[in-house]
Amino acid sequence: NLKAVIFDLDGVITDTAHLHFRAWRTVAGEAGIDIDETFNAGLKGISRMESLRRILCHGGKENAFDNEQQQALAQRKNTLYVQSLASLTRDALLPGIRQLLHDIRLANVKTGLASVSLNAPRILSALDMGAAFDFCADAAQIARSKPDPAIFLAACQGLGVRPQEAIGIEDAQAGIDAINAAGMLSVGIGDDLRHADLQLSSTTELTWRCLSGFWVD
Ligand code: B16
Ligand code: MG
Repeated sequence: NLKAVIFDLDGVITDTAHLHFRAWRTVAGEAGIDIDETFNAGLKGISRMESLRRILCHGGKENAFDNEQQQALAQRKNTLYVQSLASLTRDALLPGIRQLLHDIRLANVKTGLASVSLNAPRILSALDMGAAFDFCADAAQIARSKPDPAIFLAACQGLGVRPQEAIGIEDAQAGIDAINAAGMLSVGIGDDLRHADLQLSSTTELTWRCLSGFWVD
């Protein structure tokens, strides 16, 4: 039986990728590195420090900054990013999500969140979704970033369900790989994703009817 649906945050519940991009572009620029939207797409679902490592590598500067300087760059990016979150309101919820969460609850299926963003609680409250999920995995407790399944397994554990009883929804390749590695059924949102058990082009198609029809006991 399907017992839980576990959501990624960024790219599934709301889309803050452009805000991450603007903040990273500024910080990368200050470090003499140029990044574009295409490069940024590869940072989806990747943790803050791992994103920084990839940006430094991209610019051929992986050895130019010591640990302390890297922490400062990441901190600077986060300050800019958090400032930009002031523009986030409940209107930033992606289409269909509010209805979907409502319908899942009516069906007595649990809902969970598996975001690697340390800003997830802040984002949820800006969206007025602070109480929308039965359990939110704490990114601060997770050592390994997606595609490691750790964050999805933590969400399953917090909800008291087995991975085989849960669906995971993701917009990033690293996230789909994490869901599959956890042994859950994967739903991909967007194009260019590989190995998703079900692939949808946007959250508009993501309905309870679609999810429950996809689940085979
Ligand atoms: P923070 P998700 C991820 O969120 C974003 O997709 C990724 O771009 C970001 O670097 C990561 O969170 C960490 O975010 O700097 O706020 O801790 O997709 O897992 O909801
Ligand atoms: Mg995401």
